[in-house]
Amino acid sequence: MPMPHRTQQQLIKRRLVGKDGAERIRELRAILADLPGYRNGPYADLRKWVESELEASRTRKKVVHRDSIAVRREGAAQIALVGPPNAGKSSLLQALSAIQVKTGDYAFTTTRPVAATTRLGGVLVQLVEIPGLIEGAADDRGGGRALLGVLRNADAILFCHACDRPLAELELIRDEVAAAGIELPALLAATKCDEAPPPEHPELPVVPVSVLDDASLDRLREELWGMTGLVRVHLRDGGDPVALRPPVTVLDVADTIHHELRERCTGARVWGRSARFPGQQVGRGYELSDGDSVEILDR
Ligand SMILES: Nc1nc2c(ncn2[C@@H]2O[C@H](COP(=O)(O)OP(=O)(O)OP(=O)(O)O)[C@@H](O)[C@H]2O)c(=O)[nH]1
Ligand SMILES: [Mg+2]
Repeated sequence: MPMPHRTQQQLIKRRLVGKDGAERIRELRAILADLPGYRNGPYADLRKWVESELEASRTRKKVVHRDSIAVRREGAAQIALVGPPNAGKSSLLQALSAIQVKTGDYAFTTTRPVAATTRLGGVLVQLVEIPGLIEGAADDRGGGRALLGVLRNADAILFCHACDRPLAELELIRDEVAAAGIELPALLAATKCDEAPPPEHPELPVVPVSVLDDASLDRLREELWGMTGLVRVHLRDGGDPVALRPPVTVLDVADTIHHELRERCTGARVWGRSARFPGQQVGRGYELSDGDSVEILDR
């Protein structure tokens, strides 16, 4: 004879006290397994209650997860800032965008990915600081797996490393990224270059940068744009330039302005690197270069 169901419900609630997330779900599953399997009556109600708690805990867990880690993509490309603690990632993010973030002269100031958009040559691009990647991250140390998951979705990586720190600190993190199987175009920002000379790197192009030096930030923007691999085409009648994956033809540009324009487009006039002379007239299939300006011709 099972014990009275009221007592049983109290016991169940006691078993759940202080249990959250995965732990609560595990406990609820164990409780379900212990319950007598009657189809009707108070025990069936009890079972239903436990099942609804289980469902609610699962949903809560998902929500918490989404809040803390996922980054909504914005702009034409997403570039992740990755580096040792205190390397100056947040400071760079702030210097390159309009965002206000906490920076500090200590490790792990940033605890979640922080995103900000910036304009690179007129095109909106998203920068994301990936915080706190440490040795062992690929084995989930420091919650590393979720952070590496965010990184995996990026289009390129800006490794950040302070000029006054040994390169070995950066290499530990690059090893984790490699261990996670993440291979993306990458650059090395040698940060705080007002404090020490920039290091050389055997594999990565190095861009010395200081948040105190605007010219260094402009050079970094140019390198970042190059790393996206996108082609930027300006429109002669104004507006934001369009950014597309190469190869980019006149038809592709017409299509991003309006699908109908694609149908009507007969060609374009082109100014810029790809043109033999300013205003050269070209056909619909003509391939454009980064920085070109076009005037679409239509019927
Ligand atoms: N001299 C100098 N100091 C800098 C520069 N950039 C950042 N710093 C300083 O370096 C420290 C760390 O900067 P943060 O931007 O918080 O570094 P972070 O990489 O985001 O650090 P965590 O989020 O803790 O991993 C702060 O004290 C900054 O003021 C720079 O270009 N020059
Ligand atoms: Mg930070």
